[in-house]
Amino acid sequence: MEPKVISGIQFSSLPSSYIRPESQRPKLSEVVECDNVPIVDLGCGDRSLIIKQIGDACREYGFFQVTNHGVSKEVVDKILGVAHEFFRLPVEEKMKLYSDDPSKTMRLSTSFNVKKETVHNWRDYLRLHCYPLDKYVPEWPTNPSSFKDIVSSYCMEVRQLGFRLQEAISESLGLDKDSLKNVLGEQGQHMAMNYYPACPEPELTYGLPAHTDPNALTILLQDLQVAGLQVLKDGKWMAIKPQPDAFVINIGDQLQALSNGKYKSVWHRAVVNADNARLSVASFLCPCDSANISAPKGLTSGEDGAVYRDFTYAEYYNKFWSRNLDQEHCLELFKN
Ligand SMILES: O=C(O)CCC(=O)C(=O)O
Repeated sequence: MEPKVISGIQFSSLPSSYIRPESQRPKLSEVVECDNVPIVDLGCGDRSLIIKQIGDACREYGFFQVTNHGVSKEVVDKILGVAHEFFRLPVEEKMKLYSDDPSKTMRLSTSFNVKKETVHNWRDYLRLHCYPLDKYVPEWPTNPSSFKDIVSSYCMEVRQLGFRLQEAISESLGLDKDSLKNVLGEQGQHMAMNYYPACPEPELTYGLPAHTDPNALTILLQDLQVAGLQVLKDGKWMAIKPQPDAFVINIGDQLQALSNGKYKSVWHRAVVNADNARLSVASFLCPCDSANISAPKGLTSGEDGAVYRDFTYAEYYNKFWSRNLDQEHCLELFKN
């Protein structure tokens, strides 16, 4: 099969299909370093402080970092190791898993949605469905041989972290701890292992352009050595420096809808650089397809009423994947 991926291939200049028009480029010199990213210490022992910090961060930023999160360092180190190993495999080996069909539950792909987009992004990614594990693990890569064991352990630990965070987010909205989880139903879990090779002309392209996440909650593990994640705050792009032993937590579109717009599904993007490849592992908790996304009554009683119409997650997800990544916020299409 013709290689379509970019990891493991040498480029001396950026192919034209990756070059953004001038007005859409990342303007890296205008990005600000963010020194005060909210960091929540989940092990601090003061639950009301944790809930307050999470609520403030969701309202003001739409994202935060967590430390003492309960996911073991061993499993974090191992997943980063095995992900690097996977992307270092020979191109022909990786191409056996290649697909540009977003409906596949396991695939290696590149950019975002190659069949729909006009300009590509400087990223390869392995996309996996991860819940229930016994259904999906059999289709995961068998090379590296430790892949399935390591990634399964990681998925289980991250899922528990996600549930703890959803409980705290629920309480921070004044709801019962289980309120959001109950609406989201039996949640799906997906993973994107993102690999951004060093890029000959990083000013001209993205690893991933600005987007919000269509799911409920995203737990992002970043390579500690190489920065690249940026989030939009008050109209400015802020660079998020990777913190040791921390995850970045993003509020997704479904939590924005369920909070009746009180919490923000943050615009974020990944930029690339000329010197080093970068790796990130995003875990997405997704409502079950039939979940009825409808903000709880207690949150819609204000003057504005319900900001969004009710919809099922299946309806939302289909709409999201039928569009380009960097269009208007998909939730705008569901406003009352
Ligand atoms: O690589 C990153 O930092 C961002 C990844 C991301 O936004 C995604 O996978 O949706």
